[in-house]
Amino acid sequence: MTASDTTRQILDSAVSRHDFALAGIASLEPSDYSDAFRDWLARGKHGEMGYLANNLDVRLDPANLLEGAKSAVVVADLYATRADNTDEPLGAGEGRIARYARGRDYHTVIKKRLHALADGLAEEFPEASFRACVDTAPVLERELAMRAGLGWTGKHTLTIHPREGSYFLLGVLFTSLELEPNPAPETDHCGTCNRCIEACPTDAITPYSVDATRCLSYLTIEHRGPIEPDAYDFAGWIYGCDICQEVCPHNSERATGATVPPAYEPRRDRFDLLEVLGWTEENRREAFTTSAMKRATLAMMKRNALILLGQAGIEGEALERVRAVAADEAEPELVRATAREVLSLGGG
Ligand code: B12
Ligand code: SF4
Ligand code: SF4
Repeated sequence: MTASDTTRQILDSAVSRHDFALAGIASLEPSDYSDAFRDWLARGKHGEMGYLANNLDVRLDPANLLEGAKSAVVVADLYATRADNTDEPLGAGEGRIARYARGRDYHTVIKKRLHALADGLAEEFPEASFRACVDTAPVLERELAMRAGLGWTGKHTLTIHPREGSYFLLGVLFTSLELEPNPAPETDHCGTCNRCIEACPTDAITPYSVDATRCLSYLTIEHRGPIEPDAYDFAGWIYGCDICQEVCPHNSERATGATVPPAYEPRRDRFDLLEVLGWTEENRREAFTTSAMKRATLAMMKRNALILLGQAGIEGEALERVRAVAADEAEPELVRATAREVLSLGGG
């Protein structure tokens, strides 16, 4: 079998047998953006995500991830379609969840099928080696996706497929098999558009770069410490943020015929903020079960809820509840301090 036959067989199997929406092959060459990545780190745009500065020899040269690696099979699962680009408006006292986190945990959903793909290939090519990654290895997944022809890197830094938009998650299978790489990366269709940059509520985006320390996705999910309640406009988001994707013309509402795997069926798209404020650890676990919402601790969720309550203007029952939290010695200091700050800003 030629490299070209094997490639076609793998890509067919990824799509028709393992149900990935997109699949392509990337060659393993050093990153074209090493200087930009190092500069991003040097400016501290990774914040507390110190792991991004580790293993640069692999991150910036993916061939080093697996001994003898020759190619990467890059796959994608849609977690929402373009028809899902408009949400029901938020009610008073509600906080929105980013689309990728509304269904089951994508790490598990993608990895299981990537392993199944690898197992099938290992039977056919017993000499070959494989390694599957979904966020879990020091890899610039979006650059590989771009090389594999899955889309271009938008100014908001996410990969956009020309027909399906950007609501998809990536997985990569590294292999020692010599496959036929996609001939050329998808071309950039951002043009003169700047909608994501203008719409970002925290001014986190400059073209092709996101300052993670300002991004709501980082602030609500990754940042464990205090956040001044009036420092950033949370724009109603309690877990992650989709604004730069919602405004992108390549996600504009349109039926493309694509469907989302049942695993990503949204379990919920919002939380009631006062409910979150009353959560126990048990309640948080129950609300997060099987979802990708694992990274935010109970104290972080309460911090986020308090900031959103403060930004909406607290009164009535909410004001009483925030006062009670500020006085509750059983609450962690992060939560009590946020409650105190929210009260001082709201004149409570
Ligand atoms: C750390 C991280 C974050 C951080 C930092 C985000 C960021 N923009 O870097 C935070 C917590 C903020 C975050 C947020 C989100 N994330 Co995230 N995240 C990651 C992770 C683990 C690493 C990304 C990374 O290395 N960042 C560092 C930056 C510098 O890397 P980079 O942007 O890829 O850098 C390249 C380009 O900037 C390029 N470059 C520089 N200049 C130029 C110029 C041009 C013209 C071009 C083309 C390229 C270019 O050079 C760099 C090196 O290749 C990846 C998984 C992975 N291992 O890749 C998921 C990942 C990127 N995240 C993902 C998602 C879904 C999100 C959110 C949408 C979640 C949400 N709804 O809240 C948001 C989107 C925010 C945004 N606009 O980026 C998906 C993206 C899928 C897609 N379609 O692109 C990924 C790939 C996870 C996955 N397995 O699917 N994320
Ligand atoms: S996810 Fe939200 S906060 Fe982060 S860059 Fe996009 S619009 Fe800005
Ligand atoms: S909103 Fe405009 S600039 Fe931003 S990623 Fe989409 S097309 Fe590109």
